[in-house]
Amino acid sequence: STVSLIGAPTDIGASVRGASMGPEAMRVAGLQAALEQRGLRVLDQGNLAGPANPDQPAQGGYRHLGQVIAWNRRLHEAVLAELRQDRLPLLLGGDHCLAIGSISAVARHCREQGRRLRVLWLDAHADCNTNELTPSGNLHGMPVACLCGLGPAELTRLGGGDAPALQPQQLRQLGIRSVDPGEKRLVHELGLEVYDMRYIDEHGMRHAMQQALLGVDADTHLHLSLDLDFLDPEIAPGVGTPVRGGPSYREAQLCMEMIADSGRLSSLDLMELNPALDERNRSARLAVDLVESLFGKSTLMRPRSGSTD
Ligand code: DIR
Ligand code: MN
Ligand code: MN
Ligand code: MN
Repeated sequence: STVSLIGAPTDIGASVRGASMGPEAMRVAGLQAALEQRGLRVLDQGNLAGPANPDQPAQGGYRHLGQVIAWNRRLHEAVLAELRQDRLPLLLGGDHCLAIGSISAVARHCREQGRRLRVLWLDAHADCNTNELTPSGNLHGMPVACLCGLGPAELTRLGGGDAPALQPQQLRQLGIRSVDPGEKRLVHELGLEVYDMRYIDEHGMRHAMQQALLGVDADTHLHLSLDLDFLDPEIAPGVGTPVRGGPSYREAQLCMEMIADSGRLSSLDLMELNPALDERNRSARLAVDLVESLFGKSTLMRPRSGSTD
């Protein structure tokens, strides 16, 4: 199959600048060659263009809303175009507000094709703020709420139609360890299924991932939205909003390998890499390692099924 790289070089939804350099850093870390090594065809579609970051304060609880809308509209169209040509879109972020454009396109494609959708959201943060709950006004803290229909219409209705892009039941969040007070209430109100770090500590990554993948079948489109701050900052320092106590290298690898074993990964966001804060591009190289596992790299051959019981 064919993977299409789509670069979205912006930090428009973040407070800390620098995620705009993420796409190029992942290319420099050898993403394309790693995917080709896995036997995939890779089309690098280059970078999208969009408005610059004016670094303005929030208005009505949102920072840079107009620019965030512009970027997400373009991204929605770009991701949808790849899906319609039966390619696997791989978004190179960019900050996580771009997941609104990416996942709304995936949801639209699934609706059109009558396919089931499961979204795995790997992040230190729940990204479930609204303009009334947010402590920062940053839209990278709001994509989950927007995708579930809570937010400005220009973002909640990106794919046209009246329905939100996602039902909360289609989402599974993993690795969460930083949730704002108002956001916490909304996570519970929406009934989001969250495997936070406490859950992973108590039950292990393997069990958490088994739960998160429950019900994913041959007819399911599996989307992974990977915020690199999911990872422990000791192994991935190149992010704008690190939170200590994240998954280790081995836990993250297991997580990727279990997604690969599902055989259903059909679209991917690699978000929040901030090369300005990285050390000699090591977080980008780690992201490439994880992508190799996501696409089936394993130490030994493994039995095809029953391997996760
Ligand atoms: C915080 C940080 N919850 C906010 N969110 C981040 O500003 O809404 N998300 N960093 O990735
Ligand atoms: Mn398709
Ligand atoms: Mn995050
Ligand atoms: Mn995030």
